[in-house]
Formats: sequence, structure tokens, C-alpha cells
Amino acid sequence: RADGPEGDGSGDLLARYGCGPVPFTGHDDALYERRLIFDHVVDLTEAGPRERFEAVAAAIRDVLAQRWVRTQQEHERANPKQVYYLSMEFLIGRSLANNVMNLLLSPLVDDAARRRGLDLAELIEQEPDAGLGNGGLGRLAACFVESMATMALPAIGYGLRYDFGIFRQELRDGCQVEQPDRWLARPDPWEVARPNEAVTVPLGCRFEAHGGEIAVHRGQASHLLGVPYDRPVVGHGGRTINTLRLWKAETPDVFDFGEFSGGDYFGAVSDRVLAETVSRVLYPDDSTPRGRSLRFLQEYFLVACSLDDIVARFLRRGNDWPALADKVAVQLNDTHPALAVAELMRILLDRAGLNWDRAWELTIGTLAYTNHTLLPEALETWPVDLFEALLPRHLEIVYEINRRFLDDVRAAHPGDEAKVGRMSLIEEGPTRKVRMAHLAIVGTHSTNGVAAIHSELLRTRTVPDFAAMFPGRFGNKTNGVTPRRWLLLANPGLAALLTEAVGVGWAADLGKLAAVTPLAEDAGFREHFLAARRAAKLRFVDWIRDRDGIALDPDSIFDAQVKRIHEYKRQLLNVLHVVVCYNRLRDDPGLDPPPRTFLFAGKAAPAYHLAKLIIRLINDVGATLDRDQAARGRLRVAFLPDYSVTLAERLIPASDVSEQISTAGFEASGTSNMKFMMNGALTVGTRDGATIEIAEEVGEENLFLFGLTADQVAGSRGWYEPRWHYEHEPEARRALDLIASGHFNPGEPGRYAPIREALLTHGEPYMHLADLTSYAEAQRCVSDLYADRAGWARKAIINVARSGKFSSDRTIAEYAGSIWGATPCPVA
Ligand code: B1N
Repeated sequence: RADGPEGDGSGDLLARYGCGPVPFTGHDDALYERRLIFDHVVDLTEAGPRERFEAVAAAIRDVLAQRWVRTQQEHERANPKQVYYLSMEFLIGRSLANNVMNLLLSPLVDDAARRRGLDLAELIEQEPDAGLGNGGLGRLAACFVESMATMALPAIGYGLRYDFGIFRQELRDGCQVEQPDRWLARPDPWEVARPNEAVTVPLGCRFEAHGGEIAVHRGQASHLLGVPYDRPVVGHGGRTINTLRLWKAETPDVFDFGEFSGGDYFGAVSDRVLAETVSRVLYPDDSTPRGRSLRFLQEYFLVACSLDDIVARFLRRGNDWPALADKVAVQLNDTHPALAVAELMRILLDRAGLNWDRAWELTIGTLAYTNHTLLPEALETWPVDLFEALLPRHLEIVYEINRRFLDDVRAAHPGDEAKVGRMSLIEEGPTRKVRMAHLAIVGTHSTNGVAAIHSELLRTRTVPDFAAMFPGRFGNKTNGVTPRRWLLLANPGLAALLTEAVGVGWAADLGKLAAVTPLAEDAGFREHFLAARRAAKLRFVDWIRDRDGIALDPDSIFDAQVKRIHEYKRQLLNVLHVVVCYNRLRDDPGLDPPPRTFLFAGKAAPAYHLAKLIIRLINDVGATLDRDQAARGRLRVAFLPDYSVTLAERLIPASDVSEQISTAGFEASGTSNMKFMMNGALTVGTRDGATIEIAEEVGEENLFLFGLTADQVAGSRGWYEPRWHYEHEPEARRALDLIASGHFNPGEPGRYAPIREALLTHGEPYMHLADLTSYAEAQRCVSDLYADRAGWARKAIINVARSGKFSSDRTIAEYAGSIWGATPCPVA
């Protein structure tokens, strides 16, 4: 087609990017049939749904291939400042519908499908989620690369091509059981393997892998091979198609491994299998890394492959070393790729032959670091021994960085050896360790947090010595989410209503939704809004019934808490409140609150036993309520298994209430809070993370804030006494006692003793009972407002209208402007 598809206004949208009509060169109406027959060698009428999906996806890839090449050619030609986003996680989800949408091909594809009698919805369901991440950090990386492409920034994401992404969660008797995620069991239609661009990663030793740990054989150097697998990142409008490059670990080819295997065929082949374990599986810990040595090797593998590639591209474009920081910006997604500091120094010293000071200046100028968590147990450290065995040269460099850095500390604070000990890159103790956050702060020009409160706490509490020494390095970049996937794609009904109200421009400029604000007072608009939300709810009810056989009542309030299971996120606070409601209904059968369904979803780290017990409790409570006449039809709890990007895309638009109830000061940002808001859910939340900024945008009267502030939580450290609440607050006591009594689990009455124990421990860090009363009060306000349909709709509309700040386009514009110094490089 010579222009944006008719009737969808994409012409206007393209004009926004300063573009004329977009020719689909090479477009061929029989792409699908050719893919089916030639790739699958199957008759059109015989093809199964999976084959049809692959053929449609491959046809879409055919359509975008030339633009993808053109984007790369333009970047090679223009030699702009190039942005690199290094992340151990990219939680991509599905790509078919997203790519069709961003290519502005939806009307065309709908039409082509109709003509062929293809059921697109069915084909979309064939695609497995690319679940290469745990939660918010990985999903943020996926939103960021999409925004960068949409904004025509020359950017590449680098990650690992795990054979197994985040585990699949099954529930057996209400307990989480982990199953391997075989997302590559069938060929992935989006990836392009580029063996020609493989890179070699030298290691200081040979190693063997034993269940997530490695045993090293010192003194025998070895190599890994990193093979890039590229995935297209389609910007909205389809003009810039950037690349997400994921590395697969392999062993160098037969020639090389013949050398060290000494003719040992069997040994050589098993070495290959061994090398491949490096990119075998994503570590399933969210926020709290477990320090397994194979993970260290994964992190180094990502860094070494990516920097080799970055430097090769930099030199190929005709640049010279002194220009590195002018032509390259590397963003480190948490400390997971912080070895980049040492690796870039190694390249500049040993390969470019620069002196220390020049190398250091370029390294700092090129790299920047984002911190995502303040949990002390989450700050990565790696044993010096592991460094020494695997990366001896890097350890040498880290020591030299530390020596020079501590000289500076001593010069600024003579005699303050306590400060020197606190700030050192090395943690002394029985096992000496490298503190990766210190390395990242010292070795980069920028350190940012991911929401205003988080950045502030990072500066004032977590690393105050560093903030004092490098005041100019610290900043904030409040997270965002892409409104394409999370509104335009996830909620077509609401998206169409918004387009009708303010025009198509909102998807690429979410601030435009502000123009919806006055419509909150328009009764007609409110009706349309409620109808669109109802449609999303019904769609979800159908989908989850088909997926899990779970029957939900769309006439009840959908109240959702969907995120990793963690004590600090306080799923237990939610459960306690449910039990409070249940007790009220049991006491007074005449009570008539609006019916509510509490929806939970989320995975627990496999070794986090209390988190798994919380999942079981949620399921036990849900089953008990379903059996109890007092609750039936009025109060329900459903745990939806296997939370994923795809589940979130369906559930968020269907939810009325968004639970963001972490202990204040613990959730760095949160990003589902933004997705819910954008889709018109009302937030019940604490003053934590980006929820504070959501409240600033919508006004406190348009959400339900409750609970202690971060300062109050910090001020209670050491003296918080949960038993006081237990003794003085009858509803809290009865709820806790009912859980501990075995009421929800008569077969094994002691099952929840550990939960009772945790909640009543003196100094309980997450202060569940301290917030329960104000939480229950906020929830009462929710129920009261729900009875007032117009009042509810007004607030929900204002939430959507004021969500502009939370587009990842805004976040990326801030990174590009104040950290990267990068500007768009539009593709003609
Ligand atoms: O990063 C998100 C934030 O919105 C969340 O508040 C924050 O909890 C999350 C080690 C992490 N912080 N740290 C991690 C993930 C995996 C891992 O191995 C730490 N994830 C977050 C985006 O900023």
C-alpha cells in the first residue's frame, strides 16, 4: 500500500514524524501462502494453527525486513551518537499483534485475514511469550527499546538469548510448581541468527557447571563463543526498526576446540554442551539475586559480547578512540552488567593502548548506571576469588580503580578510615567481595533511580557518601510504560474512544490525553467510557475461562494485585483485608457491600519459601470463600496461575482497582501502577515509588492513599511492635487468628503458623499490621464510591487523562537529553 491504511488516520500519525507516505516496497499479497508452502511444505488447507501463525509472522517479518536493513544502513551512514541498553532481562511477551500495530498494518492484516478465512485471534494465541525477564526490570527494558525505536533514536538493546525464560507456574493443590519454559521448542519467527558476527569471549580458566554453580580449573584459559540472535524492534509508525541483539553461548567451532580437546571427541562434544549452559536459563530471582557463580559468568558473557560488538561498530564507522564518549552511550540496567566498567577499561588499556587517565575518562564518559532497588540483600557482590579465577585481568583493573578512588576519598577526608571502609569497592570479611553498585557509581558519569522518592532515598540513605563525593552524578528518571502495547493494543475499545475524543496523536504523545479531562463532566462520555471498560472486562472473562477454566463474575469489582510475590509488596496485607471482610460478612449476613473479586497473580522465586506459602494461603482462602454461603456471590478470591505479559495485557484493562500496597520506601517505582492508571483503574496505594507521582498527577482525591510514609516506616525501625496492633485492633486479631486457626486449611492446621509468626515478630520490617486499619478504611471508601457510578467514572476518566507523564517516551526523552546526549536519526 502506498499510504497508511485507510480510515485509521495513520496518515496524520506519519505526518507527526515528518514523513510522507510510506511505500511497502516488496509487498506481496501472497507472502502468507508462500511462507506456508515453502517454509512448511504443507498444503494450505492442511496447515495447523501453529504453522499458520508462523507463516503470518514470517510474512510480517518479510514486510519489515527492508525497513530494518534501511534503519541499520542509515545509522551506519549518519554515524550518530549510538545508544546501547545492556540488560540481563527483556520481558518481551508476544510480538505478532504488537508488530502489526506498530507497522500500522492492522486494517490491512485484518482484511487479508478475513479474505483467507483466518482467525487472527486464534493465531495470536499460538505465539509463546518471550519471557526473558522476571518482572518490572525486564519489562521496563522492553518498553524502553520500543520507545527508543518510536522516537527514532539509534539504539540497540543487548541481552541474553536464554533457552529457558522465566519458569511456567503451575498450581497443584494451591502450591506453586515450576515448569521449564520451552519457548523455543518451535522455531521463533522473529529472530535472525547471525553466526557471521559471533564474538569470542576469553576466560581465565576452564569451568564445569553443577546446578547453577561452576567449578573452575585455574590456570587453563578457555573461550566461549557469543552468537548474536537479532530481533526487530518496530517503532510506532514503522519507520525506525531497531535491533534487540540477544547472545547465545556456544563453544568455538571444531577447529578451535580441537586444539584444547586434544582429539578427545567425546570431551569436545560435552564441552560444547557445557559452554551452552551459560545462556541456558534465566535466574528466577526478582529483586534479590542469589549469588550463584554461573550467574556471574552470564553477566560477564553479556558484557564481553556486547562491548566487543559496540567497539567493532564504533571503529567500523570510522571513529577513533578519543571520540568514544561522543559516539557511544551505554546504559547499564542495574549492576547486572556493571562488569562493563572493568571490561571497557581493559579494552581501552590493553587493546587501544591508551594510558590509564585517558581510558578512565572515556569509560566514565561512555557508561551510565540505573539503580532499581534499595533492598540491601539485592545489592550485588561477587567474591574476589571468583573474579580472580575467571577474570584475573579484570580483578587487577578493579583493584587499581579502587586504589585511585580510595586515594581521592582519603584526600577529601583525611583520617576517616571508617568512610574509606564503607566506600571501598571491596567488602572486607571472611570472604572478600566486590561491591558492584560501588563499581557502577565510581565507573560511570550518571547514576539514576527510577522514581523521585527512590532516587532521593538512594542519595540520602543507601549511598550518601557517594552522593556527597559526586553530587553531579546523581539524578532521577521516573519509569514509564509504552502506551502502544499497554493501551492501544491491550484495550482497543478504550483506545478507540480516546481517539474519537482527542485524535490519533495520543499514542505517540500521551500528554495529549490531558484534553480528555473536561469530558469527565460529560455524562454521555462517561457512559461510553464505562461501556468500553465493560467490554474489556467481558473480553477478559471469556479469555481466562478458556485459558484456565476460571469463571469470574463481571458484575463484581475486579480488584487486582498482580506482581511478583514478595513480603515487601505485601500480598499478605491484601489477604488480611479479605479475611477482615469475610469476618464482617459472617458476623452480619445483612451486610450488602458491592460484590468484589480479589484477583491475584504472580510468581514466587523457587527458593523463597514464605512467598510460596503466601500463594498457598491465597488459594486456600479462595477455596474456602467459594464454599461458604456467607461469602458466595459477594466476596471472592482468585489466584490466576502463570502471570505473564500476555495475562497482564488482558487483565489490566479489565480491572477496576489497582493494588499498589508495598511498605513505603521499598518499591523503587512499580510500573503496573502506571498501566492500570492508563486503562482507567483506580489505585489503592501507599506513598511509595511512582505511585506518589501518580497521586501528584491526578490529585489525591482521585485515588485512595493510605498508610505510613517512608519516613514513618524508617522512624519505626527497631521499635515497631506488631503485638500492640494485635492486642488493640480486634479486626486485625480476628483475621490473623482465623488464618492461624486452620479455618482455611482444616487438613493441616499448623500450615500458616510461619505467617502468623512473621507478622507478629517484633520489628517486622514490612509493618503489615501497622497499615491494616488505614488500608481497610481506604477499601471501605472504594466500596462506597463504587455505588456511585458517575463518581467512579469521573475519577477513572481523570486517571486516564492524567497518565501522560507515565509514557516511556517521556522517560526516554529524559535519558536521551540529560544522560546520553543522543538525538533522533530518522530513517528516510
Ligand atoms: O525494577 C522495576 C521497578 O519498577 C520495581 O519497583 C523494582 O522492584 C524492579 C535483581 C531485580 N528492582 N530490582 C530488580 C530484578 C532481577 C534481579 O535479578 C533485581 N527488579 C527491580 C523497574 O525499575
